[in-house]
Amino acid sequence: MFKQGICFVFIIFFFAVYYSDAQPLAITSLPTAYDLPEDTIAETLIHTVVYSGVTAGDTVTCSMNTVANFFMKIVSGSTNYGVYVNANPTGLTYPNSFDVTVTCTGAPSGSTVSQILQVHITKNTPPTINNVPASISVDSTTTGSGVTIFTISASDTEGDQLYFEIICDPTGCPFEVFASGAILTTASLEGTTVGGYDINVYVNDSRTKVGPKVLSVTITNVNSAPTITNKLTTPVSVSENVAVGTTVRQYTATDVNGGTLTYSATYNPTSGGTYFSIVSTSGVVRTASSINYETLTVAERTVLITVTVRDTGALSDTTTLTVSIIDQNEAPAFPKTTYTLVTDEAGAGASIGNPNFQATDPDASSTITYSTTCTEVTIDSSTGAASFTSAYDMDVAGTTGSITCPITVSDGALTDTATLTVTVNNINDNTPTFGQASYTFTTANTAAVGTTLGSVAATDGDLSTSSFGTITYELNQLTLGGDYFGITTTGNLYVKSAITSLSLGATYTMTATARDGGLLSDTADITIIIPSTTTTTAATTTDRSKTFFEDPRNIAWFTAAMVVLALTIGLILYMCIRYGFHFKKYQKTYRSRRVDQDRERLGEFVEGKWKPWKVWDKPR
Ligand SMILES: *[C@@H]1O[C@H](CO)[C@@H](O)[C@H](O)[C@H]1NC(C)=O
Ligand SMILES: [Ca+2]
Ligand SMILES: [Ca+2]
Ligand SMILES: [Ca+2]
Repeated sequence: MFKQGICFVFIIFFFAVYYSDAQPLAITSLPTAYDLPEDTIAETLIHTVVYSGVTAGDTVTCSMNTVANFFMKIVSGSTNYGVYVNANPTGLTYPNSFDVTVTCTGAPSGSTVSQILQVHITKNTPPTINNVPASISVDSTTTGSGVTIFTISASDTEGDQLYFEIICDPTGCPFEVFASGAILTTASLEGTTVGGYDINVYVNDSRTKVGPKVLSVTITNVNSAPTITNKLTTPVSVSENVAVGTTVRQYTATDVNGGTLTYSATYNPTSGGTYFSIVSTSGVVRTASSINYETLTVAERTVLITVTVRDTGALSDTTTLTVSIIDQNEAPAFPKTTYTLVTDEAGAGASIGNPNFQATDPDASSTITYSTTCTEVTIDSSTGAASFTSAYDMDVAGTTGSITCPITVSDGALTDTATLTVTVNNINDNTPTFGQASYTFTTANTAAVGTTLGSVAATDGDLSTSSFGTITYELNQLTLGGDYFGITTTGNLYVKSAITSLSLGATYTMTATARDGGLLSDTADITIIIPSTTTTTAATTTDRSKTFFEDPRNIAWFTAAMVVLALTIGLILYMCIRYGFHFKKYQKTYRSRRVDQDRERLGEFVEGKWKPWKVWDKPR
């Protein structure tokens, strides 16, 4: 029973102690020491406060004493307090140490506890760059993008995480550094024009930054742009009509890298590309087609040619050439080589016609004129109309019916030639003409047939070789009552048949007509005198009665004969009247009518142009 009582008391005591003040508030994470490396720059949690013995219903709050560069706050994401180092602290240098007193209080019970955190500043060893040489070379022609050109090696005594940084001089280099320390290209070096960079290499362990160590990167085989060596600022002139392929200018270029250079060109206005081109391999700018100044607009007459020379790395140089297209005087031209005109023979100045040369000249400013070296033909210099320089008479022996004239058209400097052929027609421009208006012949009526009385020949200005100059004769002898006389083709009047029936002492009149092949004609009166005497045995011929009357002796003789004849007739008439002769029985009537001369010249035969002699009327 006693033992049971002791046991009971112990249990009661135990519970009494437990429930009254058995577990006091205690910081279980302290005291302790912390090694803080010097050169720490970031806000850093160096201790998390952990405590025990919290009275049920109490809330615990902690604080720390004031120590420069340290502070306390609830650790993010928990209910515990933490001790931190300020960002960018000052004075935390080796071999200093700091005591941070942490005090925690439970409320509302009021129990408080304090503990110390000792912070010892430890020394930091900077990282070391192990392997950056003074320079390296990189071949631009073989180094593409993403190629590692160098790998930085660095180490740190504390084994801290190391961070690399590079800064290029000049800036804008095609390199970047990776966390591994590898430096890679960010672009292909092919075509680069920069010969190299200085790369400043830095490394840090989050606390100490080491550097720079300079890595010189020499880029070899750098491409450089070609250079045109003969650029020209003054315009060049090109005449129209120059041969296609004529060199306008040859460009030359150099490239320190050597290699193939290629030329190209653009044109302003773009139509210039029709007339010019550049030989891609040689740099020769030349004409590409025939240039006609007259068909170009004013703007097209000046062409700006931008020439570019390019190397295989696509680097280039350019220059602009100004080309002025120059007008040339061009020759006028006949559209045909031969022209023909047909006309009649005519007098000086007579029009031959207009051959319509229609020569043209490409130049708007040119005035063209026509001329010929032909003496027979005159050409109007502006119209080209042709006329006879002087009378062109086909009836002049040796005159040809075709005139060939070289014709020249000129713009004052340049010429073209053609041929004008004028065919001249022979026309019937001459009328046969008797030597005189009338002829008189005297012949005995005993003259033999075939006897020539004389010439009544007519002449015609037309060529005798042409029908227009060939004369035929007609003789109108109806009043004679017979076909007694004829005219030979050469114009001789002759006795065609016996004329013994013609009365002695009578006078007969005939009309002769001379007619050419073109039906032009002339007429002449022919008088035949039959003398009353019979002693005349031979024909008395007078070639030309004019000559007969010009002879005074003939006039005297003729006048005397006429007087004798008149007296004889008067005596006969007296005797007849005196002795009652029935004269009326033998009355003779002369009636004649001459037709119009012109109609006769045209050769028309007019019915009854001559009324025949009324021989004798019947006696009343
Ligand atoms: C260390 O280098 C890294 C990467 O360049 C940089 O972000 C960081 O700020 C540097 N730290 C120090 C302390 O220099
Ligand atoms: Ca021209
Ligand atoms: Ca011209
Ligand atoms: Ca004639």
